[in-house]
Amino acid sequence: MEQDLHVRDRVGVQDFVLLENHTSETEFIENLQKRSKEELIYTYIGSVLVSVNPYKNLPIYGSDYVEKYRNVNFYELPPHVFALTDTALRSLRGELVNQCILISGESGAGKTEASKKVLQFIAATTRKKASLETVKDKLLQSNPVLEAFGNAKTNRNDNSSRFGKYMDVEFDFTGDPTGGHIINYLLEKSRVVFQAKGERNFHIFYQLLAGADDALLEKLSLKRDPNQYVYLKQGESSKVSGVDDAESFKIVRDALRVMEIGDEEQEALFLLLSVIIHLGNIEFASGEGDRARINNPVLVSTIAKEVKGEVDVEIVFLFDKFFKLLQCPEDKLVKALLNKTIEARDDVVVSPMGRDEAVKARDALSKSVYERMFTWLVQRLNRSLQSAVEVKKKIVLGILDIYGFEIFQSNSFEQLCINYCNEKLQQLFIELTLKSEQDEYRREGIAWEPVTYFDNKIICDLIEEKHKGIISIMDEECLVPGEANDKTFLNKMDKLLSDHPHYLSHAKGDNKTKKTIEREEFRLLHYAGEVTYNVKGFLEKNNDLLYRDLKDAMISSSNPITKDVFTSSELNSKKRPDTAASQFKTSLARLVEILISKEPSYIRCIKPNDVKKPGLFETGIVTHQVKYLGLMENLRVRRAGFAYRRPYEGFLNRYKSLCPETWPHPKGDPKSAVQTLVNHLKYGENDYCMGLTKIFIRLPKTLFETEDAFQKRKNVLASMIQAKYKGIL
Ligand code: AD9
Ligand code: MG
Repeated sequence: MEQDLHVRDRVGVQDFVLLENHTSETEFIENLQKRSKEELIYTYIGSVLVSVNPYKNLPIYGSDYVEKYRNVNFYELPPHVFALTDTALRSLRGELVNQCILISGESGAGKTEASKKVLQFIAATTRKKASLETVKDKLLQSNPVLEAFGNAKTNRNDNSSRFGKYMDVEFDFTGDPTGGHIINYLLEKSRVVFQAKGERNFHIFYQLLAGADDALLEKLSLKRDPNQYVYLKQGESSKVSGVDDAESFKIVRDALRVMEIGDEEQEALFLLLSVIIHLGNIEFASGEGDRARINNPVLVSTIAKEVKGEVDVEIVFLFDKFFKLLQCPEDKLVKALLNKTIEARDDVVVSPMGRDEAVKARDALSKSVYERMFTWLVQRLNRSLQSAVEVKKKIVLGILDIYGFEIFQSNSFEQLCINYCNEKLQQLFIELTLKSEQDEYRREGIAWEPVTYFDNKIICDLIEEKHKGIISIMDEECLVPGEANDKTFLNKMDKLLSDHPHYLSHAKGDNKTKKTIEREEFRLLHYAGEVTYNVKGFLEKNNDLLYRDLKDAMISSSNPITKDVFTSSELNSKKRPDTAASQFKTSLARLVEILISKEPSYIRCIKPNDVKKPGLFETGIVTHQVKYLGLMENLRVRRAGFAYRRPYEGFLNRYKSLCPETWPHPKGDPKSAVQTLVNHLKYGENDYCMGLTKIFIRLPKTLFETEDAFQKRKNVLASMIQAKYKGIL
């Protein structure tokens, strides 16, 4: 592998700051392409790691690579996610500074895979000790569990994360991992009841049907074929090529066990999954006086039944197994599926729902059960990841793997949230890369010239600003009882935001026909591109309402998980809960606080094509991502002052053989020895700058020449040593 690494090392440049023409986007892309062709998927921009998805497994993550990269200086080996992780770990251990690794890029670019490599490296390079193995095992095994319940096949990615994840790996002061903590962000729960063509529901549903043994399926009253179930078949794509759902189910069950979720609790989880699957198959029809009635002949009989004297429920499930699954009184649930109770002042009114309303209420229940189950799962994982021993001072390394920027054919509330989240992270990236660069120059006492860059704060404000932003307008509309709908929300935005440079209204009319187009859409000019959102369902998703009758029914269920996640306190609470978008906004603000308090490292993932094909590098697609990820600006910032910097010790150790006064034993302190060395190398006055602890080199050419001289010198030294040995032999 030694030789392999050296040969591979020479394809293109491994750090973009070494490009001859650093302002040329063409050269930038060519370098990426050249390296991708040789399966060199990683390249640096200074300390930022750029990663191009190879869409195939490469032999670069084995234990040989772990060993190679462990405790080796960042620049001494070809770029790798292991090198970045190693640097973060060394800073964590050596200086006891909290770290975070921020992984960004659009959907399918390789963020989740990168986060797994980070974790793998941590597990592999920390001490091998029996007590630590359990911790490491749990850290690793939390992944398959969360992916099963939180990932799904989308048209962009066969294993797309449909929730955001921030995971802290906790260490004690000796650098041993002691536990972890996961925070989850907004699960795309609408997927539980609807999937676009070509997409699937969350993996776990298909894994359960494919992998459960006959006895379990029988117990859950489920058939093996997902196409029997409305919630699982809408995308018409229940198989994912190259994925064995049955095998994955085994892996998930094993992982659940590692996370201390035993067979009994697993069964409770599967029971809830089956309840959701069955709920999806309940059909409603319009009955007498437009009241909804349950329409499945197989599921129900038409025996009239009086329920608690309040409402006639004509239909009763024959499918009593369903209620057994839910462990909830059947009359209560049937009643709640068809009626809603509204508390108006001191009065309580029970009114029957129409067909469409009943469908929505049923779907709201399914989504809510799934979402709460997911949150429960994360809490359980956290309980299991909690340090067994009280650690006095915890140091953490956080890994952020969140859903990437999305532009679909049809974009809804969920895409707005996802893209908003990406805007926030982009903002953080801009602020921190610029800030840390500035800080470093200041710290080292070096003058700095600022670089202009696109600040996407304007887009973040457009979405989140108090009283004026999209979220505020949407929340206000949600508060207007009865009057407001998606259309009024759209009109209001068109009215209030149409002057904003990043809001494009469809109501402006068609330039050619001069007609106002009636479309339920608006467009946002995101940092990553223009996205058209359809407002249909926005208010409902933001309101995220679950009728109290359904909550009440769930509270009476004796399933151990529903007992945990539906509590009567929420029925008694008079306070209106925050809307979904507002909750998300708050959680993102908290996330930014968490991240900003740590020393960041960045992985910027790029997707080379839209068809998931290895070896295909589509320049147009890559150029677009390079643009919006701000990589050229990143490079400019990095190069504006000094392209290269290195601590005096490191520089000296590598190049001391180039000067007789520093070889083999440099005299004096490292700074003055480096001064002697660069004088000898005839660096021009403007070529470099001596900081407090580092040498800063303005142009890569200077470093190139030094490096070339070093390579020659190394060869000379090697042949001298060889000749000497030959002479001896
Ligand atoms: V999303 O925003 O969650 O939809 P990600 O997370 O950016 O997206 P993911 O890591 O899931 O993308 O990568 C998508 C697919 O690309 C993976 O399932 C792999 O098949 C493939 N991939 C990504 N990175 C690598 C890699 N380093 N080596 C091999 C990779 N395959
Ligand atoms: Mg992902």
